[in-house]
Amino acid sequence: MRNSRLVLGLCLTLAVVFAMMAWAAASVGDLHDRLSKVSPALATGTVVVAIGVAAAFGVASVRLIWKLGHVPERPVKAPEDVVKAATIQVEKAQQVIEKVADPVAKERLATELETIRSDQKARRFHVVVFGTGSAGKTSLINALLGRQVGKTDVLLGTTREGEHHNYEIVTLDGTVVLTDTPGLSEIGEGGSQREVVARDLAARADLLLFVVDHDLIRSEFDPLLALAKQGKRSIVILNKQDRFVEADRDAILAKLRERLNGVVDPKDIVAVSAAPRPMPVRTVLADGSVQLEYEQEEPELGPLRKRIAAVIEKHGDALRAGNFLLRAHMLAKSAQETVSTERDVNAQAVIDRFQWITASTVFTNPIPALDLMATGAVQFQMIWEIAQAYGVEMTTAHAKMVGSQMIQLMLKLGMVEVTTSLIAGLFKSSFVGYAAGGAVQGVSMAYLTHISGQTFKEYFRSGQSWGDGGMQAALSHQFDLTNRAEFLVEFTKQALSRVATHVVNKTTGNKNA
Ligand SMILES: Nc1nc2c(ncn2[C@@H]2O[C@H](COP(=O)(O)OP(=O)(O)O)[C@@H](O)[C@H]2O)c(=O)[nH]1
Ligand SMILES: [Mg+2]
Repeated sequence: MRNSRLVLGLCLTLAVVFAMMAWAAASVGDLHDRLSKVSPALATGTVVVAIGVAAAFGVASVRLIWKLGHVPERPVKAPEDVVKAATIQVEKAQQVIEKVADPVAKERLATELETIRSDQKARRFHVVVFGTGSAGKTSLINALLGRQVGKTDVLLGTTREGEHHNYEIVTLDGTVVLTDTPGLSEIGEGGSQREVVARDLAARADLLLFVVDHDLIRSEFDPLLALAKQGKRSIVILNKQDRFVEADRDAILAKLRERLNGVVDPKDIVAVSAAPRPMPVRTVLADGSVQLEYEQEEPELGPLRKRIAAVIEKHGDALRAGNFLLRAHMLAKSAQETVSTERDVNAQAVIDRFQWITASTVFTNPIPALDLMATGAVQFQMIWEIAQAYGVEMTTAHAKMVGSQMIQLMLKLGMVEVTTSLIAGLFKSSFVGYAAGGAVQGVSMAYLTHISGQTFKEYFRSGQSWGDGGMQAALSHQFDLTNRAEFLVEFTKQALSRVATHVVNKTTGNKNA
């Protein structure tokens, strides 16, 4: 937009300038003709002066145009709607975090929330140094800060989990935090865990310094691409350039630029030597012998420092706003997942409890064959508690209504008969000797309670929706999932062990059953 206006302006200016030049040339020619009749010398002098004026005017114009074309770029403003959206996500995350029951998970999420808020408030800009192990990440930080702050080593994995360091550089407009990370894809024990830490830290970054020491390998390219897709900006740094002759270094840089075309701005791919190898220096001593000494070379950061400053100056606000939104969104998502998992676990515990209650009730007080309604009260209570686990308030009447619907459906679909005959068969083949009194009925009713519970659990976790096929399809799905010998044998084993303990505890009067 700004560029097209500039071009249009320049074209118009040039057209006017050309017209004026043509007019001036014609006028000077005319004047020369007239003057030469009076004095040829005067005529020549006038032309020389005119050419001088025109040249001066030309130089001034070129300088003006040059200046216009090089207006310093204004920083990209942080889009306000992005910051607003992020603030909404933060609020949302906070509400969800309040619902987390596990104190450890809650604390972890609340801490991240606080960090996001305080980073935004304090205008902290996170620069995270990322890349393969031994590429020279720690060396680069040492070089950027001009002091040894982190330990470096030829061995992989020198920077371990929890050993990442933050270095704060206070600028006029906030703070730049430089974070060292353990490497990507390091070989050896603990490598992958460190990689997780590194990736977590990268996710927090407003700007990444992605360090490589050769051409990109897949384990570097993939995360770089994934991070770029998230909207992370990276400066890719080819470190250890002292190991290459200039032509090879340039070839690697060119290849990096080609590979990262469209992912990383070519200006953001630079070569450095964070910690060049010491150079051997030969000195001939007085006695003629040669002494070899190693001279420490200074780090060569090339255009890196300028590039970091330029990116932060121009895009800092926008990058921070985008990342504020990304982090808030990821936190809200993670909190939501934590809450969902907790709810699933609680609901599952409810189902387990009620299916075994059913098993032992029927086992000890055998009911008339196939009377599913006899266990109705247990079912209704279970449905009500599953609803509670998902934070849904349900009236007892409503629980009874949907519970009765479920029982009717089971009867209609012939699930009671199918289950009972399958289980009876299992008792004959695999549980000979256990088929006493209500065992077959007890296990069958427990199983039907189980699939009823699973069906309701899916219903509540999908935000009280049965899905396209309604309650019937949802129930059939749960039935099909588990109505197989392998599942039923396992289920029966568990039922028998529970019921047996229950019966034993009941007869011995153990209150802790
Ligand atoms: N030749 C050369 N070696 C370097 C350079 N930068 C780092 N190294 C070496 O590479 C090794 C790994 O460096 P380090 O900073 O620990 O890597 P990190 O695992 O990525 O943090 C060390 O032996 C460094 O001395 C460099 O610019 N040139
Ligand atoms: Mg390191």
